[in-house]
Amino acid sequence: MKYLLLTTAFAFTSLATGRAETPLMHASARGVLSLNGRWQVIVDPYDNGYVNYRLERFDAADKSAAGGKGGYFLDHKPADPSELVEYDFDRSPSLNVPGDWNSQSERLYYYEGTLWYRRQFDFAPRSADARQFLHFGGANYEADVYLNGTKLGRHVGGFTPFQFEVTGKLRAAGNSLVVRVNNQRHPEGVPGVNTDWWNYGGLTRDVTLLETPATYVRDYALQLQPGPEHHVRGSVQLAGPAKAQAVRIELPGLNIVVAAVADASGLATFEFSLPGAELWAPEHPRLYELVLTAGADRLSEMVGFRTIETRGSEILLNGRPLFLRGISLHEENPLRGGRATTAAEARLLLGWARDLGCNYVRLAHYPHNEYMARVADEMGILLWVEVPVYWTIQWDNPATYANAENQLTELITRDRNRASIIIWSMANETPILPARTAFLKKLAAHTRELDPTRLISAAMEVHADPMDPNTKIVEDPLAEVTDVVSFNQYIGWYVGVPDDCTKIHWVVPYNKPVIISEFGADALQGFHASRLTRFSEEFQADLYRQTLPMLEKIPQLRGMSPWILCDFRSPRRALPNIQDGWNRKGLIGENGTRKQAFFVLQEFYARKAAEADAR
Ligand code: GCB
Repeated sequence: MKYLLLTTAFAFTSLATGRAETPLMHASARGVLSLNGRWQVIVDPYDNGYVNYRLERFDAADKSAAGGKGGYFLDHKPADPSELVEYDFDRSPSLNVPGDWNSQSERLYYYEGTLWYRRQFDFAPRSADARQFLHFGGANYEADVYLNGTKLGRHVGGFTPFQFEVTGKLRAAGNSLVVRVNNQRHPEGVPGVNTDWWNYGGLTRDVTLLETPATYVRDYALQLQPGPEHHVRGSVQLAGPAKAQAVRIELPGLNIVVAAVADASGLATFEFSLPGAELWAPEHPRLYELVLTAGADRLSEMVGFRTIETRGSEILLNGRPLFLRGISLHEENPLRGGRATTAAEARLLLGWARDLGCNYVRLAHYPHNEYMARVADEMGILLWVEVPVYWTIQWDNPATYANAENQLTELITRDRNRASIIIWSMANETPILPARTAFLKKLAAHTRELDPTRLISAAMEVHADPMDPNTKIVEDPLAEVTDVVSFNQYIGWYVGVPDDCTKIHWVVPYNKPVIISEFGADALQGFHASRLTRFSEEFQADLYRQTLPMLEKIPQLRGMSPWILCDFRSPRRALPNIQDGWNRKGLIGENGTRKQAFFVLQEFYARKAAEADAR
C-alpha cells in the first residue's frame, strides 16, 4: 500500500548523481534573468566545432593534437588577427529558445546532429556574496555547456533539467554562453534508436539564470500522512557554508508557522497538522502558498495536499475510490507541429483533456516540461509521468541503466512537490526478458527509495493464449513490483478488427488496480467512410465504441488513457495523403478539430463521472 501527498523522499543525499553539475533546485521560484529568446546558431553536421580532424575533442583534457585542422566554434578569440577562423556567430542565423530546431527551419526538419547555440548577456549580481546558477529546463539529447570560453559540463538525456553553478564566472557585460546540442540517436541511449515520436533537437526548454544567497534551500519535501488527522511530515535541505541554522516553514493561508533547525548536513525535518485544510483533488484543486525561510533565503511555491494509495484493486485519492478518466498526451502542439514549451501550451493541451471529461492524463513517453505538472496542479488533473525507457534499449548495459536512473532521479527531484503527479512509470512496451525485468525492478526500487509515496507503474503488454486467440493474458513478472497493472492493447487496429472486441476474454491474475495505458486507431480528421474503412473517423469511433465495453469486463479496471489526445509527428508514419509524417491516432486532428471518437469517449467519461458522483 502506498500513500501520500505531495511528495516526500527524505533521502536527499541519494539524489546526488555524481556529475559535475550542482544539484537541481526550484528554478521557477528563483529565476533572476531569463535567457529565453533568440540565440545565434551554427549547424555543424560533422561536429567540426567539437572534434578535430583526428576526432580528438577540443575540450578534452587529454587531447594530443587538438587545435590542429578543424573548427573551433567555442569562444575562441584569436590572439593573432591573421589566424584562420572559419565560423562567426555574429553573422549566423538565430533560433528561438526554448524551441526545437526542426519546427523552426525547413532545412532542419529531419536534422539529427550537432547545432551550436550562443547567447550573450550582461549581469549584475544582487549582492557580493550571492550565488548564481545556469539552469536548463531540458536539451535534447546531449548538451555541452561553455561560459566565456570555459566548459561548465555536459548533460545527457533529452527531457530533464540540469544546472551549473557559475558564481564568480560571470562578467558585468558581454557574457557569452555557448551550448553544443546533439540529438543523434544511440543504441545505448535512453530512448534507443527507434521511437514513434519526432526526435526534436535543441534547447527545447527555458534557460534561466538563478540567484541565491550563499546558503540556500536546495530542496524540500512535504507529505500528508494518510488518515483523518491531516498530519504532514516534511524536510528541508540547505546547501552552503551555514548549514546548521533555523528554518521557518509557513503556510500563510492556514496560519501555520513551523520552526525547525537544520543539522550540520543542512537537513531539517518537521511535522505539523493541517486542521481545516482543504485537500487537493480534481474537483477542487486547492493550492496553498508555502514559504520556506532560512537566513537570507526565502522560497515560495504553491503546493497541494493529498494522499494516494491502493487497497486491493482500488485506487484511493484522499481515502476515496477513484476512476481515472484519462487520455495520453505527447509534449507537442499539433497546431504548429513542434515541442510544446510554454505554460499557455500546457493549458491548451490539458484544457482539451478537460473538455473530454478527463480527471487524469498520461504524459507520454518522457518527462514533459515543468509547466505541465504545474498547470495540472492548478487545473486539478492527475498525472502519470514516465521516463523514455521505450520498446528496445540495452538491458544489459550498465551505462544505459545509469542513464535511465539519472533521468528518473532528475524527474523526481524536479516534480515531487506536485500534487497532480500520482504515478511514476518505469517503461513502455518492453519485452519480458530476464535482463529487462532485472533492469526495471532495479529502477522501481530506486524510485521507491526516492519517493515511497506515489504509485509505480509501467505500460506492459498483453499476450494471446496460444490455444485461444480471444483469451488475452496480462502476465508479467514486473507486475510483482508495480502498484498498478497497466498495459497497452490494440485489438481492432494492429490485431484483428473492432468487431473482435465482443469475443475477448481477459485474464489479469493480480489483485491490483488495472489501468489501460493505451488503445486506439488512426483516423484522418475529415475523412469519412464506413465504419469498416481504416483511417476513417467512423472506423476510429467504432473502435472506441467497441473497446470501452470490452475493457469494462476487466473487474479490476480503475482507469484508462487511450492513445492519444492529438495527432502527433512521427517519422514512422509515411502513408501518403493519410499520415504524411503524422501518427493519426489523435482524437483531435493537427488543425485542432475534434474527430468523432472524441465525442464517443466524452460520453463514456460523462457516464463514469456520474457513476462516481452517485457513489
Ligand atoms: C504504442 C506505443 C506508442 C505508439 C502507439 C502507436 O504501443 O506505446 O508510442 O505511438 O503504440 O500508435 O502505434
